[in-house]
Amino acid sequence: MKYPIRVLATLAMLLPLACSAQAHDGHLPLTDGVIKKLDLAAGNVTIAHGEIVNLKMPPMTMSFKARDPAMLKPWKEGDKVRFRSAEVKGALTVISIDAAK
Ligand SMILES: [Cu+2]
Repeated sequence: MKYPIRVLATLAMLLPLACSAQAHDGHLPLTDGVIKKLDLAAGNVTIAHGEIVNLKMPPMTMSFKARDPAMLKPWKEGDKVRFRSAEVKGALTVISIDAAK
């Protein structure tokens, strides 16, 4: 069976969307942010963040849950970071944090 080129082109465009929907850690987009507050005991971090594409969220300052509270240890208030975030069991969660370059 032959598919019209238009159908093939549409499928090719949808493929990356299907991949990002799986939300593997490495595929989550990086968001720039500044750490405003750390609460290691509660495992929460407040970040002034840029647009979060995968959460359809505009820039704002808000609190996230850390996927692992230990990942908050290296950071201090005022640090510029790039992070990945996702909704995990209904909670907006920071998946990974790296230093901003
Ligand atoms: Cu936000």
